Order: sequence, then C-alpha cells, then structure tokens
Amino acid sequence: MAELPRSPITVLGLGAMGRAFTREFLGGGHPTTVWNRTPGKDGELVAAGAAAAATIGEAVRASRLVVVCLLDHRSVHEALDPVAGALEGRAVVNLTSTTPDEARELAAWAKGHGIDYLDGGIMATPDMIGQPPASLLYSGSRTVFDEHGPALRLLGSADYFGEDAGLASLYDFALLAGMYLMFAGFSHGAAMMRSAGVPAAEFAERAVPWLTAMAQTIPFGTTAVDTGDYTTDVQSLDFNKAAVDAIVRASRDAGVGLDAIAPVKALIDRQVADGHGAESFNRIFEGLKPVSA
Ligand code: FVH
Repeated sequence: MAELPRSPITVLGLGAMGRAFTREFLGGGHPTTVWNRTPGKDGELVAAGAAAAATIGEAVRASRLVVVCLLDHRSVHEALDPVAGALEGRAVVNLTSTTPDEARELAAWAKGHGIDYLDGGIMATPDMIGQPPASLLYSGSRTVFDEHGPALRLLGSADYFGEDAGLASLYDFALLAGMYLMFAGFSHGAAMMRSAGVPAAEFAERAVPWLTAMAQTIPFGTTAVDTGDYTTDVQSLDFNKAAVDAIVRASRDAGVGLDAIAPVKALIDRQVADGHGAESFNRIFEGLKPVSA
C-alpha cells in the first residue's frame, strides 16, 4: 500500500538546533520549509530537499505546523509578532529556551491571535537530535501534541506534561539546574586534585562512576522531601556537616576557592542551627523550597 504523504512543516531559525530539526523532518519524509533571519544558513538543507522561504511570512504560510527554535524569548517575539496574522489557525511549537513565565506569556499571546501553541524544552545537544538519548518535553496545547506527535518524535522522545505551557520549561530548567551544580561540583573536585598535580581527565575517570552511583540514590530521599518527615537513623545532617566542614578545610589547604562548596555548607549550617542536626541531609530542601509551598 502506498504511504500517505507526510504533512508539511516550517522551521523558523536555522541555528544548530533548527538545522538538526530540519534534517530529521526531511529524513522523516516531511516537506520542510526553512527560514532564518540572516540569509545563507540554508544551503546544505536546501541541497537535502528543504524549501527556502524568502520571507518569514512565506515560511509561515507554507505549513500548518510551524516549529520555532530561536535564541530566546525576545527573539521569538521579534520574529513572530509581525506575522501573527499569518499564523492564525496554525500550530506553533516553540522549542526556544524560555523561562516558564515567558512560555506562559507566549501561550497567552498566541491565544490572543488564534494560534494553537505548544511549548517545549530540549534535553539534548544538536548532535543528539533524532537519536535515542534525545528527550523533548512539551506542555501547552494537547491538540497540537496529539496531532503532530509523530513528527515531533522524529526529533527524540516526546513527553507531554499538560496544558500549562510553562511546565515543560520548568522541568527543562530544573533539570539544567541539577546539571550545572553537578558540573560545578566536578570543577571543585578537579581543582582540589590539581593541587596534587592530578589532571582533570584522570580525576574524571573516578568522578564519573562515583557520581553515576550517587545519582542512583536520589529516589531514596524523595519521600522525605515530599512528606517533610526527615527522620533518619543513618548519616544525619550533623554527620554531613562534619564531612562538608572537612571538605572546606581541605579545599582551603589546597588553595581552592570555596564558591562552589560554600552554598552547600550554608544550606547545611542553617538547618543545623535551627535544631535539625539529627535529621537527614535531604532537609536542606526546606531552605530552598518556595515559601508559599
Ligand atoms: N545548542 C544546544 O546545545 C542547546 C540545547 C538545549 C536547548 N538550547 C536552546 O535552543 C535554542 C536554539 O539553540 P541553537 O543551538 O540553535 O542556537 P544558535 O545556533 O545560537 O541559533 C540561534 C538562532 O536564533 C536566531 N535569532 C536570534 N535572534 C533572533 C531574532 N531577533 N530574530 C530572529 N531570529 C533570531 C539566529 O538567527 P541568526 O543570528 O542566524 O540570524 C539563529 O538562527 C536556544 O533557545 C537554546 O537555548 C540549545
């Protein structure tokens, strides 16, 4: 039986991500129209079968699905505001990194112009797009997610978190916060090891299995965080305070700056000072959670 023709897709923004998306849409058989603010980035894509639009208006009118991947929230408005009329009745999937509130603002803007809006966060680098580890998180219009799910899954796994357009972005930034703190922790350890002449590459051979093993223990602390019951009979905050204080002293002795470890010490110290030294390390969450929660 002959295959049904794939639906057309427009990609706005031919940075590293937009180019990777376009390659996957073309590979999946979708007629794909591309546009970029600065001309000259579409040569390789046109050679692979993409249609180059001369203007953003032409690009938008070419498809019912418009995938946007620009620098930031401001650039999305700069690009889309002038073509809001042409976008009416179409689906916009915005994969630009924005804060949750910026995503909600864009969803409200889209609703006001009769545009069906799905926001997304990309948990991948451009070279991972279309490969199994690439994970894309979506929230906003369920209709857009359901209708265009097969095309979106060409980019990586696709998970939908509900109608709140800000939720995908909240997940995205929360995951990135964890990632950045892990990398900062590695840098701190690498600086300590440098004091003894150990190269970062050699330290990484130890750090990767250790951090991987520790990451597996994260779920064990989630019940305490979710219930607020931090009772423990192992490794109390007092125990962890002694360990982190020793790490701070060792870091000072090695001439290593305390910028990465000092906030961890401060979080522990605050809970201990408030009388929670016998409770578990996870209690530091109480010093971080929103006051209204
Ligand atoms: N690259 C990555 O590893 C990360 C992974 C996680 C998600 N991010 C976010 O994805 C967005 C795009 O990232 P990118 O890697 O494609 O970024 P660039 O290669 O720098 O391309 C940026 C494109 O944005 C266009 N642009 C910038 N300002 C405007 C504007 N005012 N109006 C229209 N387009 C604009 C830019 O066009 P040009 O400079 O070539 O004219 C590029 O096409 C981003 O949110 C990441 O945080 C990627």
